[in-house]
This record gives sequence, C-alpha cells and structure tokens, in this order.
Amino acid sequence: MSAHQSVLILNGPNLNMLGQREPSIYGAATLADIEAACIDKAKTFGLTVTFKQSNHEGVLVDDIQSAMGNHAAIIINAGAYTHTSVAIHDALRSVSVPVIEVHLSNPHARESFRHHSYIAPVATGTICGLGQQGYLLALDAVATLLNQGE
Ligand code: CA2
Repeated sequence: MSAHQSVLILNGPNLNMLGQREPSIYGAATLADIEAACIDKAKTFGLTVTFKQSNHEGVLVDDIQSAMGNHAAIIINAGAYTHTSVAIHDALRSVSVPVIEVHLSNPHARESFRHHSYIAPVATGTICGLGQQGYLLALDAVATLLNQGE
C-alpha cells in the first residue's frame, strides 16, 4: 500500500485503558473497538490505517517523524500530552501532511487545564466531544482532503 493511501492514527497516554474505566467520560468502546471501526471506515475510502498507542511522549514524536514519506495523513488523539507537549507540537508542525486532532470527550467542557491544546495550532482541524465517532469523522475529513490534493 503506497504512502498516499495510508493514514497514521496515533493515540497517547492512558487511551489503552478505554472501556475499562471512566465510561461516562470516554464511552464503553475499547481502543481495539475503535481501531476495528477505523479500519472498516478507511476501507470504504480505499485507505489503509496504521493504528498505534503509546504512553510515552518520545515514542509519539518518533511515530510522527516516521509519517514522512510513509503516510498521507495523521489523525492524533494525544491524550493528556495535548495540554503539555511542545515536543509533539514541534513534530507535527514539521510534517507536511494533513493532521486531524481528535478527542473523545469535549475538553472545553471540562477542567480549565484541558482548555489549551498544543496540537490545535498545528492541526488542519479538530474534532472533539463525539466519542469514537470523532475518529470516523476524522477519516471522512482525511478522505476529502486527500481527494482535493489529487
Ligand atoms: O477526550 C479525549 O480523548 C482526551 O484526549 C482523553 C485524555 C485527556 O487527558 C484529554 O484531556 C482528552 C485522557 C485519556 C485517558 O483515557 C482513559 C480511558 C479510560 C480510563 C482512564 C483513562
């Protein structure tokens, strides 16, 4: 599968715990459920998905750097690093592919420390508050953006 058909979906810290705790905030779906739904949705656009999760900031930076030449777009839920990571901000601003920021919850309706995102200024767009559907809407956006670029 060539780079122009491949989407990298990155998930940050604690998202491996989805479905096990806090379903009232993050929903009942596990990360594996979301991955399966993303793979199915991507297929309808002729896209493939590489779906990853890490609890480590540097691993996420490495993954973003590795997107260059290997992926046509990045969808990222950086978890709590959204609100803290200049390193992820810097990595994303240096890639030349569309970046869609996703959050399961609506951080703006939560604690004030979640109101600022280091990802938003370097993202093409942000989707939040819609649970796992946000990932699927992000794939819709990626498909549209990639078609526009053809
Ligand atoms: O709403 C989102 O998707 C967040 O990125 C999730 C992060 C949070 O720090 C952001 O403010 C918003 C936290 C992910 C933690 O996920 C858990 C899932 C189940 C149980 C515990 C944590």
